[in-house]
Amino acid sequence: MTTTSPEILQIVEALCARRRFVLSSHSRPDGDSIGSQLAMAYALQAMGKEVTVVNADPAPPPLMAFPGVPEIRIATSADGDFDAAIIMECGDLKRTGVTGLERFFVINIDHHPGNTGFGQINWFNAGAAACAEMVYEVVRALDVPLSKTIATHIYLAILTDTGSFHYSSMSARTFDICRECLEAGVDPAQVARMVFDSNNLGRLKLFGAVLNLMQIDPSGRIATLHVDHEMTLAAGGTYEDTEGLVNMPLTVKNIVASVFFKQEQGNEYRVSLRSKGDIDVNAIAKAYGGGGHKNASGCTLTGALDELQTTLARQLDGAIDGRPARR
Ligand SMILES: [Mn+2]
Repeated sequence: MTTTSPEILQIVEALCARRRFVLSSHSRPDGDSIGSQLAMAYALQAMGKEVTVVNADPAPPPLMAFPGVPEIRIATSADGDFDAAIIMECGDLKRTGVTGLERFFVINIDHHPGNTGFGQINWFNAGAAACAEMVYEVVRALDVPLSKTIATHIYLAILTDTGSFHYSSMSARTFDICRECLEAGVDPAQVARMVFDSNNLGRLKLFGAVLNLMQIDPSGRIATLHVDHEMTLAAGGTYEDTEGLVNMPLTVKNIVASVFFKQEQGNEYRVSLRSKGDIDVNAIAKAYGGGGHKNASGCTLTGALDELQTTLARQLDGAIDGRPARR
C-alpha cells in the first residue's frame, strides 16, 4: 500500500468543500484522458456533486461505447459557474484547448514531465504509468466505493497509456490497481476488445496504404511514413484513423525509430516521432519547435516532403548514435 501524500489530502479536502465541478483534459483526448476524467466524474457524482466534463475534441470512436463518453460536452470554452476545475493529463492549461478554466479554483493532476504547476493545487507524479493511477488514489482517499463503472475507466486508462502493458512506466502498483479494478467487476478481455477490436475497415485499409509506401533507411533502423488527404480518401478512412500508425514500424526488431508525416495543408506537415529505449526523439521535436516525451514526440514542419524526410531521417540517425539534435 502507498501512504497518502499531502497533495492527495489537499485534493480530498478541496473536493469535499466544493459542489460544482468542471473537468477537462488535453485536446484530441486518448484513453487516459477519457478514463481519468470519467473515473473522477463518477466518483464525484457518487458524493452527490454536480459534474460537467468539457473537452475540445470528441473521444476516439472506439471509446464512445464506454459509459459517460457520449455525454462529454465538446466545446472550446468552459461556460457556466463552477466551484472548481479539475484538469488531468495537461502540462499547462492551454493543452486543454478550452478557454475560461482559469476563472475557477484549479486542481491540476498530471504525470507528464514538464508540468508547469498551473493550479491552486498541483499533484504531479511522473512515476504513475497513467494519470488514472493518480485518480484511483484520489477515489480511494475520498472513500468512494470503487464501482464497476469507475473501475472500468481506470482500467481503460491504464491499458491504453501503458501501450497494452508494454512500456517501462509500469510498477507493481499499476498491477495492484488493475487487480482492484478486476475485483470491482471489470472484464479485461471485454475492455480490450472494445478498445482494440472496434475499428472501421477504412482504418485498416489506410494502414495498408501507408505501410505500403514506408521507406527504411540504409541501416535498417529508421522507418519513414507519410499520409496525405488523397490516400486517406481513397482508403475510405480519416486522419483520426491514423492514430497509432506511427508505432507499427517499431514492431520490427531492427527498427528503433519511426517518423510519420501527416499532410495538413499544401506543404505543411504534422510530424510524429517514436523511438525505442534510450533514443531521445523529444530533443529532435524541440529543435523544431515541438515537444513530447523521450520516446514519443511531435512537431510541425513546412517544406518539400522528400527534403523533410531526408532531414528527419538524418536527425534520427544522429539520435540513435547519441549525437545531439541540431538544426
Ligand atoms: Mn497519460
